[in-house]
Amino acid sequence: PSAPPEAFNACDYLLRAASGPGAAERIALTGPGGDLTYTALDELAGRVAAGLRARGLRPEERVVLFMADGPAMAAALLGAMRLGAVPVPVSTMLTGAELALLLNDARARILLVSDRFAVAAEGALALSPGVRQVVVEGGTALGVPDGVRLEPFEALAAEPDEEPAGDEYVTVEDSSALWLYTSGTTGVPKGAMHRHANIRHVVETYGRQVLGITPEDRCYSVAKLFFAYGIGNSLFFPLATGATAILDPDRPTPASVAERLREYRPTLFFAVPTFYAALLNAGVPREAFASVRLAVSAGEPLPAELCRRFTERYGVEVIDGLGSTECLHIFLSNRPGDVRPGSTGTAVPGYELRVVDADGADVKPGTPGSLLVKGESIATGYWCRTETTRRVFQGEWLRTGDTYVVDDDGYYTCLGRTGDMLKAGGIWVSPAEVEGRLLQHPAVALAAVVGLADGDGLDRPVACVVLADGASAGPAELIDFCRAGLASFKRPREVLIVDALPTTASGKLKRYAVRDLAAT
Ligand code: 3SK
Repeated sequence: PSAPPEAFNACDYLLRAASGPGAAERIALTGPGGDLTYTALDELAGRVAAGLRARGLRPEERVVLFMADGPAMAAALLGAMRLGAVPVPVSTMLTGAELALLLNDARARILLVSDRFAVAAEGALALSPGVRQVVVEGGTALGVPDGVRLEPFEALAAEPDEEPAGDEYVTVEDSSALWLYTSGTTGVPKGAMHRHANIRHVVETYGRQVLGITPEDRCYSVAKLFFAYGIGNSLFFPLATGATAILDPDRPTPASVAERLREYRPTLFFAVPTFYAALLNAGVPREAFASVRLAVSAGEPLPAELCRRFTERYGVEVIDGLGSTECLHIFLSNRPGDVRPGSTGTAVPGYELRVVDADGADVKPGTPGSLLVKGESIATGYWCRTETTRRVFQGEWLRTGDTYVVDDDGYYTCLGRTGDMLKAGGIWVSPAEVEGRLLQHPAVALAAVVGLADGDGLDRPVACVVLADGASAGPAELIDFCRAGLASFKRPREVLIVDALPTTASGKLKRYAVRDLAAT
């Protein structure tokens, strides 16, 4: 008989620094929610684990976290994992009905919520009869249905950190550690299920080998802990390496982020392309980024022009990467010192990539195709979504849903989401390429290109453009600018100047909403 799998727990792995030298002084978390040393965070996670256990949370069972970034959220994530239960951090931008959908899908019986999200939580609870206990952080001003127990976070965290003798649950690499819901930019939310080992994989690959993170680093992420991108940036990478995470409970704006940068002096900065554009557009001064050694962009391809403009303005290199909720973090990336603006770089060590045609055959460099990825951090599937799981997770390979082209040197360039590619005059056009050209115009702050059917039902590229503050340019000028820099068939046939582009909670462009905007 084969040996039983070895014990492995992601919380213990992430908090190893708590048993190392200087743990009682080394700051694990900082930010408006206060400082927590590694020792204090370890103890808090232990007490939260005990508190959840005492409230009936069983290993493997889900607990939903609808919380602002801060020490309580971090301890809830870690404590649930330590117990062998499964934390499910969800977007704090959800409405009550949207949150209820996830609570019911995950069969959660316990909800942890920050009081600032009380309104949506109350709406959700009315639609979630399975939830029996609510723990609220930051106050108890929250109405719960009859029969539902309501407690402050402090009560949960007051439990002594003792494991009941004989009732220990030992997690292994394959145990479920974390669920992250994703709906892509359109569809129904699906819970991607991650193992304890997946967390170690993203740290040991992207975290250590691409970011080169060390205990001296201080990480600040505009993407919050409830995103795959944010939880890696603000929890997994800093904690596993003994570095410091700066947790910001507030919704980020260029002004608030500039303030945090000045106050907490991060060395690593993480954001999405729309936020980089917003920082530039808001005129955040160069000195705000004085402490930053490296900036990271993910969530969507970073247009070459934006990458150049940011580095020029702030003197900080930006490495663009491609990650996904299903892969837990970034698997394709530029490298510090080797940034090719407009390209997503090369495979992260620990991952393999393929670009395939519609029959699943590998295409040659220079030929566009669908990007597949293989690596140890890929989710085991979507909870209770067998059909979609089978379509997306194909054996060891994950279909990313992106169309990419790789060059002879192994550098990958995104052409767009597979369903977003459009044909103009019968030839494929990459929206990313046209958007990249528009962004080279000094008056353009943001651009989105979609295909709209003309009177004959044929696609024609239409651009929605947000102008930089105080700048002016008309549609004809922008179309001519594209014609001058691109093959003529790729030029937008129409340009609409708009005030803002519709984005998802994570700052990704909602292309279906851009299509609606362009069609009106
Ligand atoms: O949202 C993304 O594209 C992403 C980027 C980096 C890491 C994780 C994710 C989900």
